[in-house]
Amino acid sequence: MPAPLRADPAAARANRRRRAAVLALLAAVPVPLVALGAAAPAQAQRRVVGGNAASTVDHPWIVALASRQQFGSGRSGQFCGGALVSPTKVVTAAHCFYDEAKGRVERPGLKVIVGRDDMRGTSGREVPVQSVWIHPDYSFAANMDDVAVLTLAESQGSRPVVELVGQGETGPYAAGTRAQVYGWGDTTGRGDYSPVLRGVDVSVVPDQTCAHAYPGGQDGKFDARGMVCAGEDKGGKDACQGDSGGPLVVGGRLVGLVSWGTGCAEAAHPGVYTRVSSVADAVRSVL
Ligand code: 4AZ
Repeated sequence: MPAPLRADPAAARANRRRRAAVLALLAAVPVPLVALGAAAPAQAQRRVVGGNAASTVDHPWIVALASRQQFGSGRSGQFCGGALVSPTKVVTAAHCFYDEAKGRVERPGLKVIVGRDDMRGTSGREVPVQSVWIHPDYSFAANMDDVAVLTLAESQGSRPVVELVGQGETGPYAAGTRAQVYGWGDTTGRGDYSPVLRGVDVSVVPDQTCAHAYPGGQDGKFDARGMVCAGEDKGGKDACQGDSGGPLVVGGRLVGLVSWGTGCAEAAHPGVYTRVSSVADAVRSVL
């Protein structure tokens, strides 16, 4: 369990990296915005995702994680993304179930929303979740093995699922490959959560480049054993808070899960994703 914030430098660093994620969650509930302003990142962040509207009609396996009880109903309670990988299983990020201050947290009334592009609406279905599996080696402090599998209480029948890249199968997403990331997250880095699903094209970043971007210390540490980065050299396109757990896809296969990063869409700070080819066997063992 991570130490209380600011009690140790590692926790403080994790806090800096994910500070806005906490804001994301706060912003979704009726909290005075002035209170948020006090804690908001000082640096201006560029328009995220720099992406476009996307649809669950085209990508029926993209799902939202939601808790109306915790985050209010304005956006259906959406707080993370995920991907349907079998009729009853959703892959997402473990950190969607963690809190800077409390460590592992409950998400009362947790639902997986399928077939809803606009979180202000009621299309599709809100499916109850039977259980949440967190990777046994997940580290909140190191952001390692940031993967969870949700078991749905109701089968999604013939709804199309997305295929995981294989364990150790890195070929399909070699550095420079174009990938797509999707989510309902922040579009500016200032807590502007998108009501509608968005997607953006990013480029897989060489491990060495990402190791330079995140050497440890304030910006966090990239570890290629369990992470892969994607973005643009100039910035401008990225995942952001609220997109966490959402899919990074290459050629229609799931290669990454939105995990962490410094800011959003900043030059020289690509988005960091859970490397699915490192956790595929562990995930498959619970499917
Ligand atoms: C987050 O806090 C988060 N720009 C997600 C993605 C990125 C940074 C932070 C990548 O959930």
